[in-house]
Amino acid sequence: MTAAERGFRAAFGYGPAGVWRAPGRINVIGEHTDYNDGFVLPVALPHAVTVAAAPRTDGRLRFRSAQAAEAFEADALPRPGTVAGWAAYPAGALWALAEEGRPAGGLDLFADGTVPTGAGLSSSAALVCATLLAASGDDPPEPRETARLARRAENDFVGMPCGIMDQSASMLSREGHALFLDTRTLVPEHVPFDPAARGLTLLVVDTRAPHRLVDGAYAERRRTCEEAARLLGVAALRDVTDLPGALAALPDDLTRRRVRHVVTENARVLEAVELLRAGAVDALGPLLTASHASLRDDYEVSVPEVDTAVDTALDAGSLGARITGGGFGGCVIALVGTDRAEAVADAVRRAYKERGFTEPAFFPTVPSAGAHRLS
Ligand code: GAF
Repeated sequence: MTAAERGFRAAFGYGPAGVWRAPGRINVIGEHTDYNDGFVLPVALPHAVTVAAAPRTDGRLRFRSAQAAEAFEADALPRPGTVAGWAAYPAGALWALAEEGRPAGGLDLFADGTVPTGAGLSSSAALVCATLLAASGDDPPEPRETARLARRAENDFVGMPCGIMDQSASMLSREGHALFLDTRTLVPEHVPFDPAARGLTLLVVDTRAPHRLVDGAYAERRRTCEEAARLLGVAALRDVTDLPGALAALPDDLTRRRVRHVVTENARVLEAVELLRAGAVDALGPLLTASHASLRDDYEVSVPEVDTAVDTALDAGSLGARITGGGFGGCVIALVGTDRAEAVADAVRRAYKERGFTEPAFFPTVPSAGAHRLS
């Protein structure tokens, strides 16, 4: 029996109708491209949110979590913006279903997660995806549709103007593969990605840096991109084909740097996919590091803890390293020879200590499966 099922039984005094699991993600490359109709290359983590749930006929909602002290109860589906804290995510999932004519009715739900929260590893997207599956029971929407509903819950119920990468990664990923997604067409390609087979480790460094300004700054980046696309007369920055021409046409340095990041990042994703298709995982490093420099200097979403982790990981022999996810804190990934992984972690730990930063956490990760029903 899963811990989620045990938690459900303890909380509600009866057994759930089923148990569903949806993973968190890291993004290999393709950052801040998804809301520009661009390319992303995430992989699902082995860490996931597991949800045990049972439908109710009276419309009531009762949510509990193994990780959060606050329980949530409501007699009916709440309105957008009225639920605070973790419960906004499962409530948003039910709201999105109802908005689209798939009313889920009431639900008893117990969530139990292993995705570190607040670390930029998409624990919230995982919770929304798991809830959507749980609330849909035997008739779940197809995975891409579930990802779209999950994004809608975050955009329109929670109020986070995210793109569709995290929800797609949680729903569509396959073990041993990275998910190459064109966020305009939403056609996925599962590209084999097995660092271990090449003697490599994908090391995740949770910098534990406090998120700063995250929501406002993210929305502001997004607005700048949309305004730049409007000025350039394209539907989205993904459509910029002549970067020097576009830069010359833009009115200010800040907008030029934001656009340069998005356009060059899309190109880096396509190069990375070519390398993976050719099985050249070990050649990925310079693209990761170039992505980081672009996110640090042009997109300005890094923080000192993140830069320290990247620089130290590179100095200690990583093939490449970069911030992963939305930024302003969160996690770094480093591609490193497995025999060097421990030394890289030690070096980062030492560098943090010297600078007085909170001690970081480390875990090697492997590309894992997308969301599914456990029982
Ligand atoms: C966050 C968002 F939720 C994603 O949609 C994506 O934009 C990412 O930041 C940056 O690549 O995770």
